[in-house]
Amino acid sequence: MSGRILKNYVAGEFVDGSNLFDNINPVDGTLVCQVSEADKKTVDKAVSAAKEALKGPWGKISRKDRCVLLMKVADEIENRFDDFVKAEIADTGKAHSQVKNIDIPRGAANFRFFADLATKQDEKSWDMETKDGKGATNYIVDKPIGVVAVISPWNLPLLLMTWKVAPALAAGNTVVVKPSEETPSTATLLAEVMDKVGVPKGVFNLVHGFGPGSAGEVIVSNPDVDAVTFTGESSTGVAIMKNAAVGLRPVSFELGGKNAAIIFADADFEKAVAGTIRSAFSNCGQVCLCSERVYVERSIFNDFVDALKKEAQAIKIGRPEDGSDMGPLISKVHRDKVMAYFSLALEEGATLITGGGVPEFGDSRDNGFFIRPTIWTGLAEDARCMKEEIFGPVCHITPFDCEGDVISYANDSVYGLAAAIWTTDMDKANRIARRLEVGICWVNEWFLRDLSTPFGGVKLSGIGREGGIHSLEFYSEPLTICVKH
Ligand code: NAD
Ligand code: 6OD
Repeated sequence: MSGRILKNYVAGEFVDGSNLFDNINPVDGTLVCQVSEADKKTVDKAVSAAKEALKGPWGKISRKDRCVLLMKVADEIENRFDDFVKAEIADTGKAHSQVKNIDIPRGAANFRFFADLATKQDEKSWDMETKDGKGATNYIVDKPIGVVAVISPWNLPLLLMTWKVAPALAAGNTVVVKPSEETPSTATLLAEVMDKVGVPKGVFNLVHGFGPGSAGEVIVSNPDVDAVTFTGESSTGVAIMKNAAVGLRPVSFELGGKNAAIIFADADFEKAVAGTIRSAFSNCGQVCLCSERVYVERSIFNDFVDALKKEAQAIKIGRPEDGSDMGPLISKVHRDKVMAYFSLALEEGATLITGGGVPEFGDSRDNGFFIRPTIWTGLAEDARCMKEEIFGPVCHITPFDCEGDVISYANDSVYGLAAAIWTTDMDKANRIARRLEVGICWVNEWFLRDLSTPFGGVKLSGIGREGGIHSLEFYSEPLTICVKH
């Protein structure tokens, strides 16, 4: 694929910025393509185009017709399914089965779901009494916020970007999207889809580039951006919020996590092991919802550690097209970060149960960014490796003796995104779930998603909730009209 240059999509045209940067395949370090970085002029033009488009046909189209168009976006993602799969795999090196079954289908489903939901919204009115006896009627008109900046990460590139673009457009906004610099390809394909199905010029704009001092910071600093929706690291959220504070722009943030899995002795052992393997190692541990802290009731602790070790060692690492279960980490920089935690864990007194290093293949994969699935035990609850998000294929297993202890371990975190409880005692599951300081808690499952439900985190894991009506509420400004009779 090298030789290709991915362009920005601004005001309905594919345009160059000023610099080029490399998009590297994490499987073997080869060049996937080059990417045109949007300079300030290009980003500002994208924001102006988005602002202008609100006054054009997009601002006048009926909600129903707007949603029909978004359904066509979903259809066209499906028509180009293989292109999307290939592009996502080239950028991330993810397992083929994951991209085919999760990433790309969810990209299409996000458009279908929010188009359907927006079409079905009811309009309500409230009659009220007045002193003159004639009364008044109040009704609400949901208006778009305006120009929405969508800034997304690399771990589930199309899924997480469309999770925000789809409801923003369904609510009538225009968007300026900046995908991660690590994963620009499916966003560029989405721009082609928008172009093909006839989304009006300026409604969907795409700018490529980095965060600080580049396209990301420039978008958020542009005063014509009316709201910012962001998924990424908590520290990036802080930087974005400072810029969004100028002009008091609303933010919706989905940020980092240090999630706990809690396994009771009465759990279905096989299911709890299989579920925890998924929750610790899916997508090479690069899912914000992954369980990096696993707490196991003491009576089954040794058996659980042995079983998880056996399953972790059976994970097939390799090229996406070889039917592997796990690909590489996203980049060398990220692998260096995860490896630094591997060293730190040993300094902090961890016992290495399995993994802990880089596999050797004896072929071009040795130029990629693979790492072994890793399990530790023996760390103190206040160790840095128990507190900081690592975002790699690694978990620590701690024994616990009672409900009270495990709840306080799980909650003792600056993060509060997700948790998983494994037990056959539903009273206990419900009791504990309600006491966990998280945005979502699975019982005997992990990452099972109903798109209607609120999704987000507490503490450093986020601000606000998206999902179903919660998304439409964030992307809309309700206007109350009170009519006196
Ligand atoms: P990141 O914060 O480094 O980057 C995310 C995006 O923000 C990228 O597009 C980047 O270019 C941009 N960016 C960086 N600095 C910026 C700035 N100052 N201004 C504007 N834009 C800026 O995150 P990442 O490394 O791409 O993703 C991994 C992180 O995302 C992890 O912490 C993970 O937990 C989190 N995440 C959270 C969720 C969730 O739903 N809570 C989902 C996925 C990922
Ligand atoms: O499923 C989703 O909608 C979602 N936002 C998932 C986030 C995964 C984090 O990496």
